[in-house]
Amino acid sequence: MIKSRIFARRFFHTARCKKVDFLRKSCNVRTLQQCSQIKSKILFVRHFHNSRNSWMPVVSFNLSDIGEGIKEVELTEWFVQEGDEVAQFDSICEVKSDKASVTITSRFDGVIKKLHHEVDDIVLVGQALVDIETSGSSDDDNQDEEEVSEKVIVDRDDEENINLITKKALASPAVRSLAKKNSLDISTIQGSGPDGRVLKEDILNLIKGSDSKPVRKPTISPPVPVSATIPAEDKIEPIKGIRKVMLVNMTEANKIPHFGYNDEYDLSNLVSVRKDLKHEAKKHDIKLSYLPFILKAVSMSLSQYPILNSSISDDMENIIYKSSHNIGIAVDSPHGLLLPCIKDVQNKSILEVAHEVIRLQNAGLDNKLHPNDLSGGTFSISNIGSIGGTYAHPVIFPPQVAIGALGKIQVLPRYDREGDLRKAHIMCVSWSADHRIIEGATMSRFSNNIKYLLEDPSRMVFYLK
Ligand code: CAO
Repeated sequence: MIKSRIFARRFFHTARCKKVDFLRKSCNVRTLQQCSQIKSKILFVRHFHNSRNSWMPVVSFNLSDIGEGIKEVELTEWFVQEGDEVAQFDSICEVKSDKASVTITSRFDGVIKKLHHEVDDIVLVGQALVDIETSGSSDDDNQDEEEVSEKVIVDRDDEENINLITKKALASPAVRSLAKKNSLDISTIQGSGPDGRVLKEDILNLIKGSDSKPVRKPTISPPVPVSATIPAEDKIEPIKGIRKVMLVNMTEANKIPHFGYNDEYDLSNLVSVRKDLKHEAKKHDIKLSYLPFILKAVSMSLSQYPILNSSISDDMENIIYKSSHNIGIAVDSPHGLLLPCIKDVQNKSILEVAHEVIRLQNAGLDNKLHPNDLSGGTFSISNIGSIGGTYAHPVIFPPQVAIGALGKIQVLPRYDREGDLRKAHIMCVSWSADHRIIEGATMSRFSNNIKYLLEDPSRMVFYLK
């Protein structure tokens, strides 16, 4: 049942634009620019290709009042970039508050001149989202400029309905134009982005006819109640495949006395560093998550506490210190839980680790992991937080001697050193170690070291070899 409410509002600024129109006709460039600065919402740039005094109005497109008492939103996704052509009703961006997800659509035909924010930024109602150079036509001179934003407000429970309402917008204009140029009907393409959004890679893959699939991202989504049919009688299903491997390994793991240790890390600085580096990673076609930073900090800390990167010999007489940090990552796949490992993390850059995470994640989802990817792990990390949850009790993967589980990064109130309350990005981490050879104090120091590095990533830079 559709519970969602749809609001569509327009805000007209007729009087101001008429004044600007008058100024346009009577002033020289400099004066006009000065005037337009005073009228801060509307700017004019010169159209150099036209010998007549023709102007392309640049409209500042602001975040309008969404209602519900919402004062600020988080920008979750851009559907356009600077230089993109947009048409009316094209999606510009998606924002979310604690109450609603909102797709902002354009009311103008034109070219995006400036994005005022980055993904994850907090935008206040009234702040500019984008500047659009609207298509200049002679008629425009007599038309009222509009500062308009159109919104679809949907309760979280009704996210499915966003698809219905904004189906046309499940690809950016740039992607649509790429599809068109290559004679592809975008409506027939199954997108790999969130909610089936068609991404540039999808088009390029189709053009290339390549088998390679873009990264599919598991998203933290609210549980959806499903109507399950209850079988009339008990059913017997053989345990096989990956589940059988899990059964054997976990039965073995159950022989290990687990020492559990939990802590919370304040990742506020890391959140902002990742945000800054996401664009840099994009240049290398990498979608940067938090995990590569965490894996690198783990590796740096394993160098300090090598016993956590060891195993016990079969005769239980020796500890074997491993020369490589081959860190396994738990991958949730439709085929079952997988634990491929990233080899030699100690020698890899964060970017290289990120590349490996994506490769292993994709191969795991496609059931195409190479046996080499699945063997030789010396330590493990399970990022359950990418699905949800705060704490876990991870089970050691023998013959390894330790494992960590990462909880979901949550924005929570915390006191800073000055005693002021502030917003912090907190991630809980749960460690398990083989208590036969690892003391609790070692685990604690190891965890403290990772915390020290991740809470101020400049320290990572300082100590990286
Ligand atoms: N808290 C909050 N957000 C997180 C997060 C966390 N701990 N970890 C990842 N995210 C975010 C990412 O940043 C990304 O968001 P953006 O699109 O805004 O960048 C989104 O969640 C999806 O990330 P991801 O899952 O694609 O990437 P990843 O590198 O963090 O993780 C992988 C890769 C393979 C570890 C993960 O997808 C996965 O399968 N996790 C489940 C592991 C599991 O099942 N553990 C249980 C084992 S015991 O049964």
